[in-house]
Amino acid sequence: MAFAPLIQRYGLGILAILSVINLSTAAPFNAALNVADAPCTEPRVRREWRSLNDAEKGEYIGAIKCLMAAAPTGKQYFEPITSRYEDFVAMHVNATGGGVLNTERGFPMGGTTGIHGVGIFYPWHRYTVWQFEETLRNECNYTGAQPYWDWHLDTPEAGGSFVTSPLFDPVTGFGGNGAEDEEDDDEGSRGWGSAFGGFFGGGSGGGCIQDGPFKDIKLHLGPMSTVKVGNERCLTRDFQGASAERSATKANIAKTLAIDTYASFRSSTEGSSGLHNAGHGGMMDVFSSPNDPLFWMHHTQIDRIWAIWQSQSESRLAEMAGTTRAPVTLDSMLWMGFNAPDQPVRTVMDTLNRNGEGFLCYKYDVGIEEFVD
Ligand SMILES: *[C@@H]1O[C@H](CO)[C@@H](O)[C@H](O)[C@H]1NC(C)=O
Ligand SMILES: *[C@@H]1O[C@H](CO)[C@@H](O)[C@H](O)[C@H]1NC(C)=O
Ligand SMILES: [Cu+2]
Repeated sequence: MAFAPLIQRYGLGILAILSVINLSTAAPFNAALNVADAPCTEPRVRREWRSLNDAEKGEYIGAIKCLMAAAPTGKQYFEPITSRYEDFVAMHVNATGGGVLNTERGFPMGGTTGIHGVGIFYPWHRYTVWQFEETLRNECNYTGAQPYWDWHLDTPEAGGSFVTSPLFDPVTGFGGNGAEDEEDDDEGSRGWGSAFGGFFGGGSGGGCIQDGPFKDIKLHLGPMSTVKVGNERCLTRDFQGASAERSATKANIAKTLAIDTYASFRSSTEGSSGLHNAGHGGMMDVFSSPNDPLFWMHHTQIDRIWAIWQSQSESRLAEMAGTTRAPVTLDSMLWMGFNAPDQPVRTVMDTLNRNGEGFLCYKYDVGIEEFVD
């Protein structure tokens, strides 16, 4: 999108924000206003986690820890937030609940007003991952692109397995499963901080994670939609490897990529055996899932699947369907609340911003050839 239409759309406020950016690189909004008149010429290349060397992996994890140690910007809206990292968790909780907060009960499940199970699922998460990537770079000196987790590589047919994924390496990765928790099997929806699995219970873990760089972090938002002071707890995981391996087969991914409309592509990938759940190793805490840094690795792969689906026909760069508060069109707004400027869906349709209407500038290292012969 060119500069002039942005001003028309947002009024002069955007000029005020832009002038603040010139003065201060610390402004949290600077990233999203990376609005290019010129199309993207040097896209960042997002690579699969295992193709990063150990120094690059360390740099990424270090940048996340930097965000976890940095001061929050959203505390005046959501009191439990304790870090810049948790700004993103709170934004996701708020958006999942459609912005309707009840401080005692938390948010209602957003239904048609939230960001899951609705047409806006893909563009909202694409914009959010971009914001996160930009924030790592702008506020934590991260120099790489956001990596992704290709869970297909962790299936037996690809020579791997979910539980032995290098993503879970305690030294070069994100650490592994939560401690085994027997209660978890009959208690059902514990949701107590578990971002990966555990929503329905019955996974192989369920307790606090035991190793890796995030072993000692404390969560403050959630569980589920609760947003109140006093919910401090550990990060738990509850792997459900078999169900992840079943969803992430080449045949299943190829079948998904062959769907011919955005509407069915979206509902299929978000459905109960769809790819969105594959990486979560079962279900997860749908509201506060970004509490686990694996969220970003998984959602970048989900974004990649959308980008690959789009790559099959140019018209898909403008294909949107479904609902949120109303039918979703290219002009529907992506609500980011305190954490980033709202943007219309059309600005995030093309990761390479080829028609100049957006601001994204990245691509994935491996495309459809991985799944379709
Ligand atoms: C980023 O790099 C700049 C310049 O070297 C430095 O002043 C700043 O402290 C670094 N920021 C973080 C969060 O490490
Ligand atoms: C919460 O979400 C709503 C709707 O998405 C948004 O309008 C509002 O600004 C958000 N609140 C904050 C504090 O970010
Ligand atoms: Cu989400």
